[in-house]
Amino acid sequence: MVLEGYLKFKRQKVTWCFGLDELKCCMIYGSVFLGHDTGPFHPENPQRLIKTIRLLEEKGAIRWTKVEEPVKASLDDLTLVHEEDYINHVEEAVAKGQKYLDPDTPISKDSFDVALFAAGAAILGCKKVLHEGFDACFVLQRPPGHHAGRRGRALGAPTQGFCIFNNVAIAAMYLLEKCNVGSTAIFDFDCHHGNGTQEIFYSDGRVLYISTHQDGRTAYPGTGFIDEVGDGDGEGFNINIPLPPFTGDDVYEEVLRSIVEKVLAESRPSVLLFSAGFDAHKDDPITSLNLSTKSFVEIAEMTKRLRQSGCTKGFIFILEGGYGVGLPEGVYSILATLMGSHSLVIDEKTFSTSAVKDRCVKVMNEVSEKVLRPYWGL
Ligand code: Q9C
Ligand code: ZN
Repeated sequence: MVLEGYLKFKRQKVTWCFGLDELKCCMIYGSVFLGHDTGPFHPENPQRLIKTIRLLEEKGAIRWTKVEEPVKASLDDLTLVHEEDYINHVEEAVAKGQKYLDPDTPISKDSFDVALFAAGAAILGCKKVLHEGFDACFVLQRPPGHHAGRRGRALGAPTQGFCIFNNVAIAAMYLLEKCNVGSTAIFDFDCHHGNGTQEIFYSDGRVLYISTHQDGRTAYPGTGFIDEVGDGDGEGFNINIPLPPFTGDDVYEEVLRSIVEKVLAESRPSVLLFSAGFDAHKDDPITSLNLSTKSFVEIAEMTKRLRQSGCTKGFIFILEGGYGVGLPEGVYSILATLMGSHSLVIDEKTFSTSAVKDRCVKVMNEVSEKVLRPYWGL
């Protein structure tokens, strides 16, 4: 497999010609991301990235993917999304040696800078895809971002859930405001609802936000229900798909095909961003969905179909959560699938019990009735 990938890369590099269903991918990663120190017992820790890089190296993926170092976001980049008061508040908290931004979100002496690198990495990922001929970029950064709203906590959540700046939102705004990209979409497959991202774009019709997540009645941050459809110009552009605990690959695949892919194909965003969280994996220590790496492969397959149908030019995966083996294995599954390798799946497909399936069917029907039919004619 490794050899095949390597040879494929060589062939592609020489002829500058790619298989229709193979995407030219790069990654953004730097050891600077290890400098955000969350202490010895926090699930969101530097080991997450170390383990991910190690697996990618073992599998040879690093050899056939160009990896680039991140750069810092500027104050201008951050204020595309965040209020200056909030940015200053974070900078001061770090400068004062404060240990926590909130009870979920520890900080250390370099956290402000590292968070700037994380936002900058997301922007750099966009540049790679827009200007350097890559079809897709995987941004392997931390801290995560999707729970951070304009001024910190979002939609009444008690904390920022490990997040400092909303990297994916900053990337989307950068594309819209600085790169003349007309429309973007964000598909958020982290197990938690991206309350920050929803809040930021709730009345913005230029950014379609689609999130699959564990139902807010059973998971942090307690938001992300179906009837939160957006308002004003953004009405119909916020699509929540809350799933019950123990949802498996069988149902998730159906959700991807019958909702996520359909809407994306209909909306034809020029660029598709992913809030790529891997905590919906069955072995994640802090959540209760039951996906295997098969679902992450499905997401990558969907991406390749969207690319082939020509509706979307570029794809940027921006890391969010993922606190167990789902993270390294999920990142690898996605990269390898995008780049055209087969027979790489590690897990057995998971199935939902009939009780869980029934509840999922209800959710899919309700999304159809309340969002797809009224706003998308689907
Ligand atoms: N202290 C992300 O996956 N859990 N954030 C709170 C009560 C917060 C997860 C539990 C989970 C945040 C990016
Ligand atoms: Zn999460």
